[in-house]
Amino acid sequence: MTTLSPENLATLEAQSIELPSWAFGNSGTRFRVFPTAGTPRDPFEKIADAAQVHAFTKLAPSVALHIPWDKVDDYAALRTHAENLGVTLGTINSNTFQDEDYKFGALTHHDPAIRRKAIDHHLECVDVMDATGSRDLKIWLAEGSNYPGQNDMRGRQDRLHDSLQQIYARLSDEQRLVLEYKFFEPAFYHTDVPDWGTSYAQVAALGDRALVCLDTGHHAPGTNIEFIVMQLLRLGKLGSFDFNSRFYADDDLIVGSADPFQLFRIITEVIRGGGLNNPEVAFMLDQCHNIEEKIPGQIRSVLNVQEMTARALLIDRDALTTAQEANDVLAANAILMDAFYTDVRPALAEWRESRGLAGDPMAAFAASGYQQQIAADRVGGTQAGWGA
Ligand code: LRH
Ligand code: MN
Repeated sequence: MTTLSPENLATLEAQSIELPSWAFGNSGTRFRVFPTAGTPRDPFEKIADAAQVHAFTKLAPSVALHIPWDKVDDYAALRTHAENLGVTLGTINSNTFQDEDYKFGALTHHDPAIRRKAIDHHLECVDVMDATGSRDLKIWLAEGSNYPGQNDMRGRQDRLHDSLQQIYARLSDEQRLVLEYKFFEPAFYHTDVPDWGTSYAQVAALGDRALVCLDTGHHAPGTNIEFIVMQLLRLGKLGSFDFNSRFYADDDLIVGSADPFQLFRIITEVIRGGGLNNPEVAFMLDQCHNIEEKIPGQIRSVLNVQEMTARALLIDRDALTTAQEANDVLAANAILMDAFYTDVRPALAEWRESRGLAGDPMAAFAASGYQQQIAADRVGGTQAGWGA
């Protein structure tokens, strides 16, 4: 059995992955959103489910919220509820992709009144951050166009800059904003923040507490995502990850499920660039469990990130550098592949047990009866989803 060094185990023990509240609600596609027995009806129940993931893995100590999906009257009460369950409230996600007024844009809109409304929504999100103690405001914009000629793309970039400046000015010295890019959808011709370069250009113009959010499902097929990770870390502008995986588009599937080797390569560059367990680089999941059970889906997800991190930590860095500098192509590649092909699961299971956790958190959660309990308890009301 492969053994993991005390140093690597200490690194793994420090790893934390933030969970998205919306992964615990119903989600789907334009074809169907399937309800599930026991699905939370409010942010309190979402957080209770998220706390189960942390209880069984000790990997997920915080939960990201999405506004207005997680709007409550008393954020201090929500914060206390989370802390009583052993987790904290994390990244606050804005939402300018479901309001009628934002049909043709929000922070980029040419109508000052609509832009004002969109900016005010973000200022409201910062008010929420003040109440929840959150550090990060995450901005993903659905804005763009479907047909050439529909928009003045240059004007929209200039207005976006002005809008972001007003939002950035509202942040405290402890708070940050991360701007998430996505190459298409819901817009199909141009997207106003389509790639890392545009996000970088916009955040670099704001200041040190404005950074890029990299969602692993937001790149054109075939993109070398780990190269982008390397470059953003090199530039000191990688603020956070939205981890998930995909076969085709923004499928938001379980991280590492579609392409475990890609996840391994991404984490390898995170380690190389000093981004692992670095408070400046937040790890978050951004997934939708359309057909699979949601809490086990999140447990599986954080375990996948942990496993690929453990494998990447096994890379013999000195040998790799020697082979690279000798242009020994096959040796260099073999060193990376050896680590990737090393099965760390038995060692991780043993390590979990040494920390009082179940060696197999998936089996332990299934045996806990929690899923059956919430299915029995959560009757009536409206199951949470992507609706406000
Ligand atoms: C957009 C996105 C963004 C979230 C949403 C739930 O595709 O990745 O991060 O706001 O999913
Ligand atoms: Mn995302």
